[in-house]
Amino acid sequence: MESTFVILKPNAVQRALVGEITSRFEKRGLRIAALKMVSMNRDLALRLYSEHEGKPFFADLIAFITSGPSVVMVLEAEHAVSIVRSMIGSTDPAVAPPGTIRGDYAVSTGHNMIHASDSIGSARREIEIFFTAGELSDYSLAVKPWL
Ligand code: 3AN
Repeated sequence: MESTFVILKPNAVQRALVGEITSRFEKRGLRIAALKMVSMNRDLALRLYSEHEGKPFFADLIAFITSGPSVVMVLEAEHAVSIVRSMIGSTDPAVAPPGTIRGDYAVSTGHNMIHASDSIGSARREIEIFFTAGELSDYSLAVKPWL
């Protein structure tokens, strides 16, 4: 099983889309290993987005992600990273096809609703920022959507 890390950003919470988006992942067959709401402070946001430091949109990115509560989660499945990346769509919602989360719910790159890890290594790093090992639940789904 592969793990990936997802953030439903503050506008997803404000627009009451947490359930709807989370439901897409459940229906696809991803297992929720951890999920919680977090109001990121600046330090946490800087750790998450350190690779973007110095880019022109960096200040707006940090301001937005710290503007209110987000929902963070760990999802598991075989090939979870690539499955979830394909479900969220391109960074720029203008080119994210309908049917993807950004293609269905977002219009702006800066407020593109959702983050998902782009590699197994990123997932490991991001999960460690937000969750302790004890917060990750290991269990089997009663329904096996992949069968
Ligand atoms: P993704 O989230 O699709 O992996 P990244 O890692 O390149 O995209 O960017 C991280 C976040 O930074 C994006 N989710 C988006 O909110 C913001 N971002 C990226 N590029 C831009 C841009 N050109 N203008 C404004 N915000 C951007």
